[in-house]
Amino acid sequence: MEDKKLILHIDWASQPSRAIVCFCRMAKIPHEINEVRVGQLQQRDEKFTAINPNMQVPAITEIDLKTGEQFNLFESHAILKYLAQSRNVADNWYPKDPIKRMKVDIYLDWHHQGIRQSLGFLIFKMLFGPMFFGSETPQDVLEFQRRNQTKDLRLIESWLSKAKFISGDEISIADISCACELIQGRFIELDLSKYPHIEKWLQMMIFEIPEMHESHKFMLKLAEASLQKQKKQKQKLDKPKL
Ligand SMILES: N[C@@H](CCC(=O)N[C@@H](CS)C(=O)NCC(=O)O)C(=O)O
Repeated sequence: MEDKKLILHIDWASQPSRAIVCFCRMAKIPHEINEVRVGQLQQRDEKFTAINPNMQVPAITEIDLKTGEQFNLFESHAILKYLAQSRNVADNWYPKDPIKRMKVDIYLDWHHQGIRQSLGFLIFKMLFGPMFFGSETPQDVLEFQRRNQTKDLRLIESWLSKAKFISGDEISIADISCACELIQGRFIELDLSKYPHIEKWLQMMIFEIPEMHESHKFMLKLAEASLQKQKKQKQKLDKPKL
């Protein structure tokens, strides 16, 4: 693959973006990073929509250095699978054995309508919606997603209570995708104390794997700053008016 150049188009605050950076770092896949700032709406620039017409990060560009030919790919799980299959990476990431692979695929397919939908929705509606668009979400809609989130966390907890990782005894791209999503819960102080297997696994995934930790430093700082800001705003609102 030395004859190919790989560019990752990402935003460090984006869960699926971090997943592909983490995978490239852990599987030692050479790459360059091109930051596309979602907060500045750079995903809508013509330059980027030529790469991903769906106007979302992450996306990748692969350039053949001999012929100059290039292709673009979007959707984080399609990217993870493509990279795992086109590079000489260890089998655990996306196993060739059909049964082991099927277990990874179950997680990857479930993820978008599962934890990404429930937790991602709550974070967006509780935090980024009001912050960027001044929009409020009715309490019953939030409550509905909270119930979905509980159901989704219980499912992940049940997987992790049976094996060390999401899809079995070895780490795979499913663990990377799931951990990058769950750690985003820091923005809303997601309480995982009822899910001891998730808590332990997430701590290990994000803080004990150097490539994962390095790729999350920016997001963790951002989440901490955002929480402090929310607390100050709440204190201001709660302060009795004299
Ligand atoms: N299913 C997509 C989700 C990508 C996604 O939701 N990206 C967000 C950032 S986390 C984005 O670019 N949002 C900008 C927008 O929708 O305008 C994937 O897994 O790659």
